[in-house]
Amino acid sequence: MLVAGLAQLLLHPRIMRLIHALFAPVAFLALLSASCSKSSAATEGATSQNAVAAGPVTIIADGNGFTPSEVKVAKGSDGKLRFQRKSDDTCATEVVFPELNIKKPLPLNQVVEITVPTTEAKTYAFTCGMGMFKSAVVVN
Ligand SMILES: [Cu+2]
Repeated sequence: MLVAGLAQLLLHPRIMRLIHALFAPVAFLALLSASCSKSSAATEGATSQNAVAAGPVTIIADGNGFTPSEVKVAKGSDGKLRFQRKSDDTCATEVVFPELNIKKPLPLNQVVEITVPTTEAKTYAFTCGMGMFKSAVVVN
């Protein structure tokens, strides 16, 4: 009972935000180092099976963060991404693309469209407002 109560407390969005606030500096540093060594280890492995999307890509924000957490878009495509937050039980109530200076709120159950540049092969990181839920758009 005590354990269940503790787990519930930890899953509470406010607690999650607090945890994220504590970890944000660490995540930020990780983000910096990730963007310095782009297209290395981060893009290898299981994610390599993702197909290049033909149309707008939909990214779901919920308690698990962003799904899919790595999105591939074709170079020269319109670069449109559709974000949709499907849960209040998440701190991903906004999406941030640090390199593109994009920060947009994600109202519950609303589609928020974001366009990334596709003129060059590049990886753009995106996160929740606290810099957690590290995700990326890979243009190639
Ligand atoms: Cu967060």
